[in-house]
Amino acid sequence: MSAISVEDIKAQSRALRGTLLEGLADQATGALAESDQVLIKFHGSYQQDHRDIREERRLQKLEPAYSFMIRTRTPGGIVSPQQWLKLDAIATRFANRSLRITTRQAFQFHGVVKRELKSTMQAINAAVIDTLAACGDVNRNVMVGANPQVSSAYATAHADAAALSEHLLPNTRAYYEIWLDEERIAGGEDEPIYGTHYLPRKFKTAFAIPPINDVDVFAHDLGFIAIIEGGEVVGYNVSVGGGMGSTHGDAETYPLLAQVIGFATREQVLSVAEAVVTAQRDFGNRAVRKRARLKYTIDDRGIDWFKSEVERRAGFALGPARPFVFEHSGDRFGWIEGEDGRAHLTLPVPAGRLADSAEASRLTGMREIARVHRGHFRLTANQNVIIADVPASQRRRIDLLVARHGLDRGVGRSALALNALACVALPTCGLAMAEAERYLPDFVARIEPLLAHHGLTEVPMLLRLSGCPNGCSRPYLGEIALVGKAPGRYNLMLGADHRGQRLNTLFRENVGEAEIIEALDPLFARFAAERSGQEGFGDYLIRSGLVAANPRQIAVRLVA
Ligand code: SRM
Ligand code: SF4
Repeated sequence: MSAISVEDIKAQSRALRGTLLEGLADQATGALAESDQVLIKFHGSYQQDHRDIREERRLQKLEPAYSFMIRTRTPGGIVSPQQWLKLDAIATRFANRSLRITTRQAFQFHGVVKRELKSTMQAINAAVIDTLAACGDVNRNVMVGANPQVSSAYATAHADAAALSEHLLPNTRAYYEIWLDEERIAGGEDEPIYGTHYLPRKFKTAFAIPPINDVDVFAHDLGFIAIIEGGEVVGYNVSVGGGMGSTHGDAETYPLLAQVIGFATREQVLSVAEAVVTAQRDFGNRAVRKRARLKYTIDDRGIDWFKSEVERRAGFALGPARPFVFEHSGDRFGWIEGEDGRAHLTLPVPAGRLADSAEASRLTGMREIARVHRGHFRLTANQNVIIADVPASQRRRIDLLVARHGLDRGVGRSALALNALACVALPTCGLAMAEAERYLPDFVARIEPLLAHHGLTEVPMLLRLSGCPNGCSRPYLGEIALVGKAPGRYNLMLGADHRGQRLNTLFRENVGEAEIIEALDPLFARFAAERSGQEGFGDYLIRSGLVAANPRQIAVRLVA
C-alpha cells in the first residue's frame, strides 16, 4: 500500500474528491490510484479483483481483473417494488447478474467495471437510492429490526433510523459532482460532525425492536434498543462499543459486545448519536488503524468515562436504562399477520445471494413479485428478504410466484441451514482467507446428516461462516461459527447464545472440514441427550462446561 496514510488521504481529499474524476476517465487501467481506492469507499464502492483468476492473469502478464463492488445506503433495508425493479435491472445490465443482500440490510452489486461505474451509480440514484457513506470512515447504513411484533414500533424506529442516517451523512457535494455531474464547487465544505479527517474508522449503528434482536444490536458501535410502552416507542436504551473484527494472531484486536449506558427519548436520539460520534472522532486511535474502532476507545478509557463524555457533549444526562428482553436474533420465516390485517412473508435467501441457478430462480422470481407487489420489501440483517405489507387479496398470487421460482427453498432442510449466515468472501473479497458464501451449501450438506442422526434437524441453531476474522457475518455471535484461516481451514467457535448477548469461544484452531465434523459429533450427541427444555445449543455448551465462556464477555446489562 502507499506510503501516505489513510489519515492523510482523508485530510487532503478536498471533502472526498481526491482525483476520482481523473481516475475514472483514465481508460488505460481498470484500477484507480491507491488514494482514490480509499476515498471511493466513502462513496459506497470498493475496488476489487476476481481472485479466482488472479494467478492466471499474473502469468499472462495482465493486470488483475479489476471491478468494483457497490453498496447501497438503505436504512432498515426498505425498498419499494419500483426501486427493486430498477436495482434488478442494474444487477443484470452492469453487474454480475446477482443482487447481494448484506448483513447490514443493504444491496451489493459485484463486478462493475470502471468504465461503467458512473453509469451504474447514476442508475442507482435514478432509483432514489444513494450509496454515500455506505462504506468508509463514517456512519454506515443504519440498521433496523425487520421482524417486528408491533408494526407501529417498526415504523417509528425506521423513521428515527432514517433521520439519523441522514443527519450523520458527510457534508460534501463531491458525491453529486463526481457521479451525478452536478456543478463543481471548490471543495472545503464545512464538515461540522466529521471534521477534515472524518472518523478514525468505520462506524455502525443499529436500532433493535425487542423481543427480537435480528440486528445483533450489541455488535455495533452504537445501538438503540426500542422501549415500547402502551404500543408506542417512548425512547431507546443506548448501547455503545460493540464490534466483531479481529486479526488472527494479534491479541490487541478482539470482538466485543456493546454495553448499555442509559435511556434516551426519541427527541434525544440525534444529539446522543452526534455526541457518541464526535467523542469517537476526538478520542479514537488514529495512529493504529486496527485499534481505531470505538470498542477499543471504550475498552481503553472505560465505559464510565465514555458515558460522561457523551452526556457532556449532548448537554443532558441519559435516563436509567429500562428493562427489555430479547428472545432470539433470527428471522421468522413464512407469513406473519400484521396488526392492520396486512401480512408479511419472510423468504430465506442463502447467504443473501439473489441469482438464478438450477435450484431456484431467485432473481427472476423476486423481479416477478416486484412487478405485482404493492407494498414494500425489507432486507433483514440475517441476509433474507421480507415481502411486506401484502393485502389478503394478493397473497395467493405471491404464493404462486414463490412456488414457481423456488423462493422458499433454503440452503438445506434443517433449522440450522435456515438461520445460517455467510459473508461474501471469495472470489471478490480482497481479505478472504477461506471460502464462506460458496462453502455454505457444502458445509450444510455435511452437517445435516449429523443433525439428523442426533434428532436435531428441527432445533434452531445459529451457524455463521466468515472467510476471515473480520467477522462480516458476525460469527462471534454464532452458536457455531467457522472463521477462515486459510483455504479449507477454519477456527471453530462455539457457545454464543441465540439472542446476540454472548460471544462464542475458540474451540478448535485451524481445522478442516473432517475435524470440524468430528468435533461437533459428540457435542451434538450430548446436547441431544442432556438438553433442558427448549435450551439453545450455545446455552447448553456453556451450562455443561463443554465450552468455556469467552473471557472477554461483558455481561450485557439488561437493566441499569
Ligand atoms: Fe465487512 C471489510 C463485506 C458486514 C467487519 N466487508 C469488508 C470488505 C469490504 C472487504 C474489504 O475491506 O476489502 C468486504 C467486501 C466483500 C465483498 O466482496 O462484497 C466486506 N461486510 C461485508 C458484507 C457484504 C458481508 C455480507 O456477506 O453481507 C457486509 C456488508 C454490510 C453493509 O451493508 O454495510 C459486511 N463487516 C460487516 C459486519 C457485520 C455488521 O456490521 O453488522 C462486520 C462486523 C461488525 C464490525 O464492523 O465490527 C464487518 N468488514 C468488517 C471488517 C473488520 C472491521 C474491524 O473493526 O476490524 C472489515 C475489514 C476492515 O474494515 O478493515 C470488513
Ligand atoms: Fe471478506 Fe473477511 Fe468480511 Fe468475509 S469476513 S467478507 S472474508 S472481510
